[in-house]
Amino acid sequence: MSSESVFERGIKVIPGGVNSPVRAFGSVGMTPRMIERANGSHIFDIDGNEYIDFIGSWGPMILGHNHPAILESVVKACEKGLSFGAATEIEVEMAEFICGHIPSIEMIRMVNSGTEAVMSALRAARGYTHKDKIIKFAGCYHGHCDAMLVKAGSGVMTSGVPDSAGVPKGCTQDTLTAVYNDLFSVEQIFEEVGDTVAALIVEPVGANMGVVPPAPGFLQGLRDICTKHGAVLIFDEVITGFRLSFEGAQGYFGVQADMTTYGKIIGAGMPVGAYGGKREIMECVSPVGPVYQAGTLSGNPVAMAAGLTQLKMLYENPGIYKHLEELGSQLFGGIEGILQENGDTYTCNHVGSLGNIFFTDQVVSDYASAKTSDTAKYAKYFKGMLEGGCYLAPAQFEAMFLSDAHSGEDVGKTLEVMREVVGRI
Ligand code: KE4
Repeated sequence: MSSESVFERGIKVIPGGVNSPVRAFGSVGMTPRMIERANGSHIFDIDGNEYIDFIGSWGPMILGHNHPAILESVVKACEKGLSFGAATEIEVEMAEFICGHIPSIEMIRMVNSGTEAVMSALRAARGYTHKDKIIKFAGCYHGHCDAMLVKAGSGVMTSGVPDSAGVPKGCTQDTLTAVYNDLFSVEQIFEEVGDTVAALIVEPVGANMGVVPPAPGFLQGLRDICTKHGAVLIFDEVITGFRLSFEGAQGYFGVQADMTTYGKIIGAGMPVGAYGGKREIMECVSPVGPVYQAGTLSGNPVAMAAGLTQLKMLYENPGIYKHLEELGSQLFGGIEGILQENGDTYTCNHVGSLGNIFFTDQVVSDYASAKTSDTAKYAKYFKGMLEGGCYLAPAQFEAMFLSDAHSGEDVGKTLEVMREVVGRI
């Protein structure tokens, strides 16, 4: 069996041969590697290749793959039963843990993905405010619920246009798009639509247009604007939550949201999402309030065991965040050094353990500047890195993820491969 032969089978029975589009390697024009197993900071494909993994399942594996304590917690939970569809103590423990350690979160509801978390948070914000409009930012991705699949608006558009087939205009007409790092574009929208905005949702660090850090004052500016206009500020921390710091982006940047969405790390690789925030907002959610939301496997005991074990380890070992910062400085600082050595003017953006190269000489601070990147060159870079034993995001507009399992040796090897690849593409 080879990745090619298995992929050939896959495309006959799964759209694109994958269960999530980015995995198809379409942006880099290659056949995806079929991964067989993973351990620590490394993954192994069915063709016998080993890679240093910079995806980590797109963020969840912050402690590395196959962490023994997480594996043990999952096995123990499985032995008691996989799912009951009934209340369990571990769900209460998970909620108590997050509410007890994230200042802005007074109540939280578990769901099964980041998409579900965002979809539910938006509904709760609309139910709480009795308003319909939502503001998002071009280049930010919040999962695939209809209201979030909106074409990036140019200038102030009073109604969003769907960015996917199958999404009726009615589902996006109340979604408006602003420009990331541009507070004026947000103020313009409020000027246009007044106080009809239920919520503004933002990735506190853009990580779905490549990595785009918030400009100084941007997040606080959003906080102030939302407070002024009575709009719910939602931080989509599906990627940044429990990664940038234990308190996520809110702790890292010192700006509190009204609601937060989570995914990835809180499930430790199991399907978990969550949305939470102010009690007065969350008490609008069924069965307490009129905002309906439900889920057969929400708070699943096995997923809770995995996620809670990971969160507790992150909380009890704050040195992990110091290690992630150090790895980030070593890797992304090393990349910047290579680019300078080569006389390349490409851009490398990073925040903590998140970062990536853009093949453009522009400063990348929003979606428009991110899109100036040469994606054909990125494809060559990706291929060279993969052949060199480094598994990066198979698309320019994604991120590299470091974990506590990565070593200085992993980073050193990666920089060696990068120096050779960037020097010849
Ligand atoms: P999921 O539904 O994929 O669990 O989460 C959606 C989501 C929500 N918010 C943010 C900020 C996200 O980054 C995501 C999903 N992230 C992508 C990576 N860019 C998941 C990878 C994929 O789609 O396969």
